[in-house]
Amino acid sequence: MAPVRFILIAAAIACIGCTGQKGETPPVQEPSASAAVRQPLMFHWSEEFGREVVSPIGRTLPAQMSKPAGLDLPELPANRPLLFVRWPRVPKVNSSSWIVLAASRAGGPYDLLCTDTNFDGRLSDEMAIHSGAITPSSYVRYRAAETLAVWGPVKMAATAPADRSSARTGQPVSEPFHVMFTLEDRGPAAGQDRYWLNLQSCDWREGQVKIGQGTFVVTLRDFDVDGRFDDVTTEDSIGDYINMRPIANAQSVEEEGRFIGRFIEVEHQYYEFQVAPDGSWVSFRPAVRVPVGTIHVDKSVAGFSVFGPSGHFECHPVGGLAQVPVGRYRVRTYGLAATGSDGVGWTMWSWLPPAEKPFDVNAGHTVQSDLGGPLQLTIADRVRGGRRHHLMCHVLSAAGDPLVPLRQEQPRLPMLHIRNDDGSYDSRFPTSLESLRSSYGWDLQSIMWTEPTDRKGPFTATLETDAPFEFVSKPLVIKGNSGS
Ligand SMILES: [Ca+2]
Ligand SMILES: [Ca+2]
Repeated sequence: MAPVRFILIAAAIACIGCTGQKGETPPVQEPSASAAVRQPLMFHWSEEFGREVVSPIGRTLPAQMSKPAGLDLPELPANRPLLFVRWPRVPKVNSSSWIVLAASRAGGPYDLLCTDTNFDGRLSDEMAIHSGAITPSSYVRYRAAETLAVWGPVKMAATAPADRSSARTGQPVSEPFHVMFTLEDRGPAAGQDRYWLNLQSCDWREGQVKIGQGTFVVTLRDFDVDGRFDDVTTEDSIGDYINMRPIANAQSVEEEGRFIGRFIEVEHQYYEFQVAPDGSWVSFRPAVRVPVGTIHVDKSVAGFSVFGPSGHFECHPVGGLAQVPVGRYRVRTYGLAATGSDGVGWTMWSWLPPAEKPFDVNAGHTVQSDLGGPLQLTIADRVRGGRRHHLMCHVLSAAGDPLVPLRQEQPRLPMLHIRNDDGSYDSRFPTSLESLRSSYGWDLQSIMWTEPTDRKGPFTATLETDAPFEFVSKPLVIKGNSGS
């Protein structure tokens, strides 16, 4: 799946440099004479693992080995220590439940999964589900994961419909929902963070919807895997997604989609958006007099997106300024752009930037963002004391978000340059990309380096790039054990 993600990101990068046709503020239309029309969407689910109706990132939850107090388990084999994963906000009115993983044979992998499929609050009534596939991780090149065990789609259905009421509206969620569970083993070196369980919804709602003068194929995705399609968020892994494709273009490559919110911008117009908790209908009403505030970013920021309860907006700042409806937001993506002395453009892209915290945009006010530079070129050594070194190379924003500098004509990633003081050792190593754990972003692959035994330390490692951004370089000095 990783290459697909990269294509999405690359497409997004290609977009940054575009001169946006969008203005900062969509024009305001007169209110529609009619009330918001509820337009139906049909329920679908798929057994095809990984079908990407919209980006099914899902939720990735850590596993623990200590048994939660009071948890009543069915009989499970004790071939390995049981793993326990807390699943927050399952549909039963914002409660949590536990998922338990076990191994069916001594020395074997975790291949049994037990979850509260009927939402009665108990695991003791559940049958352990055997994994359909345990494969060497396709993420091996990108992550430290050793194996992936996959279960599902697992049908989750309350025995009593009232158990699955929406916490906010009290309306019942009528459909069962289906979840794919994937266990990731990041290996012994990850310590307590070794096992993670990813949950992905296999369900979606889809239909033809009239928005303004256009007709769109609208797809809703239960991104946070709780059986509802109406969640808004400023967090990475909570909230639901909508994808809208013009009917004439419905078979085209699907774009990433966006988080739902109170407002959705379609063709330069804000619409007030409503959705049934079970996703069975949506409505779009032209919004009037939407109060907006301004986000100020560094001039190197070519584009960024923010999401929150007010909506998910792509911003194309003009003079460093972009307007969005008032509300609480978090930055989803941003891109920096600059042109080199040879006239070729470069971009830097950050996806789910971890250093960016939620912030408020207030009516008529400007909020200052710290996206962008000056950027840091850093190297850290994970291994100390031996000759083999695990060198972690990072290009970071001033605030600490991982970035990848890409030359538009051809990707030209930074080089790791290692040399010693007397000049008898001088080598450069190309970096490559790896996807970031537990997010959708990319970072530079770490480099394994072994000290040459016949060269004298110390060695100085420097990350080098010809990307035309302002950088602060932080070299790493490796004292060196050669000859000792
Ligand atoms: Ca149960
Ligand atoms: Ca949801």
